[in-house]
Amino acid sequence: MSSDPDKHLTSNPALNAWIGDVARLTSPEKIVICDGSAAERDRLTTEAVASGVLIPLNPQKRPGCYLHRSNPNDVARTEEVTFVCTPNKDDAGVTNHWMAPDEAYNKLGALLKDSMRGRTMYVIPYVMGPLGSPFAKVGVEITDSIYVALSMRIMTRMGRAALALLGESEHFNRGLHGTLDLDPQRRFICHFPQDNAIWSVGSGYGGNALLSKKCFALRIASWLGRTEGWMAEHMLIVGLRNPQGETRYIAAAFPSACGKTNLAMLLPPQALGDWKVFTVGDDIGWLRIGPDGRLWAINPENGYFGVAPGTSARSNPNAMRMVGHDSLFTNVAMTPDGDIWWEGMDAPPPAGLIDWRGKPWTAGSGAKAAHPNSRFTTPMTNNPALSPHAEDPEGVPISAIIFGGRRATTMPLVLESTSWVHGVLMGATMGSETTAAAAGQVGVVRRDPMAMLPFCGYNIGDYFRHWLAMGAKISHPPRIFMVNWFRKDGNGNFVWPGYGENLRVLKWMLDRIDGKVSGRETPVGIVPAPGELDLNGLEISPRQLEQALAVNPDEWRVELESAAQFLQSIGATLPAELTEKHRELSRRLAG
Ligand code: OXD
Ligand code: MN
Repeated sequence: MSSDPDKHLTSNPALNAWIGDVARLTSPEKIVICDGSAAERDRLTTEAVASGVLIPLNPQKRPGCYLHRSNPNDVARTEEVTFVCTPNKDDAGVTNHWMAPDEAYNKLGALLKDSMRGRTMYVIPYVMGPLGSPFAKVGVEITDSIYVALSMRIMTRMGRAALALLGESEHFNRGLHGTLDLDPQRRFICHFPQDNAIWSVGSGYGGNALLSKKCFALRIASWLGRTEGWMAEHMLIVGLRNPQGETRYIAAAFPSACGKTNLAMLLPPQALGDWKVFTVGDDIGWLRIGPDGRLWAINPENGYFGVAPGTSARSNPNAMRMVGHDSLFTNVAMTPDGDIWWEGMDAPPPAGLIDWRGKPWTAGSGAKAAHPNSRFTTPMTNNPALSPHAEDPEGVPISAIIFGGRRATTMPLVLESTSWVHGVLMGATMGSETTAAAAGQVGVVRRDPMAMLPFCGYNIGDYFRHWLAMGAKISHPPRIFMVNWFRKDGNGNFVWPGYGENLRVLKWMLDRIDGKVSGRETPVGIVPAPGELDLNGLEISPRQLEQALAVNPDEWRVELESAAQFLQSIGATLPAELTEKHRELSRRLAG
């Protein structure tokens, strides 16, 4: 620990120089180089409790757990003020907000000037990816938020191990985060892919402030992936062991708050026999082509930043167990005996509940007790379903890629693409209803290509081209499927029970891959033929099943028209293969 920015704080000259630059800009009172130790965590936790940033929870009920309440104006990602800053605007493309790098550095530099006066500046070296993996990458985040420092220790491999891996190299992601005064007018999240740098000001929310996650592991990493020949995706990675003892891995891209964490740690229905599900990752996958010609994936993260509401013993029993200890909670409600509560948990709300803003709450108030985007932050090792291969340096081989959105209509429970190009088109044009994970209106269908709309760090047309180019290089490509757990009937009820029962759909995919079932062709892809979905032990009426699997031509005409408009909006970078495949589907639908 030192207060003198010109002292050699680490053994890396490039890092020392950058720390010095940031300290001269922000004028902190003190600089702390985080070592990642348990002693450091305990010290920072004590400080955070003393300053009111963390509230200790009941140590009997939730040992090692703390509650954080954020500023009520700072509860979700803010896509409107998230920028990709490339010298050439076209490199950011139509789906990103763009700012010229000089303008961004000047604007945010002015806001950061002296902004850490009287505050501590934490320097957080971290590794994304298993230690020892050739695919791991080092970043350093500088922040004035103790909540960020403690969260980064959960979400990444942080501290000494990262400095050791970095050695004297000058190649690391430079992430600068300043909390400022949380005025939304002074909130900007800027990415400089050519500089491998991120500057984020005015927000303490995880997706804006834990720079390892969305900013580095997706936006900057997607850019690095295109340059270096790999892919950074908004995907969970899950292992499925069948009753015969064979394990296969699936990577699945869903927009934020659409059940990735639930699928990644699903509890198999007993009626299906002795299946076991293993979590490799719940949010981000880095994918490469292995020497065997298959696609291999690692999870760059070390913890989960999951949506709390709706998490229950029914929807995700493994998550309920893992948040029983050593976890941070943000913006959930607190019970009078110092435990946590949120909407959709199994227990009814106890009397005397304190809401996410710290105010007494009653059921009659009409307001939510926990914020809809309240979160848990939990180490990966807390997960009872953690894959024994989660730390494998080479990752795991991927047999299937799934895209999925939240759609009340149109999209069947499962739809298989007929080729890689068709699968890329499915992902590129997927739509989903917006959720509380991002600020703005909830429940509006928007195109969210590969669930990367808010996270692709470059021109989306070039991103699609990269997907096509990768497909051409994979000799044993994974099959590509689309799923929709959220279809509703005319009364607004979900037609498919979801959660653990989703394994039935995954089983059908594996059966397709193994050639055990032949599916039924529709103009837009393959759905399960009657009798192919294993419904053993499930109560679902034939009418519900039919609704779940229906491909309705009228709905699909509207869908393909909306997809065409989105594709056209991309402009010159849109690969012609996708336009051609879209035309082919439209022709087939027209019959
Ligand atoms: C997340 C998100 O937090 O996608 O994972 O918003
Ligand atoms: Mn996410």
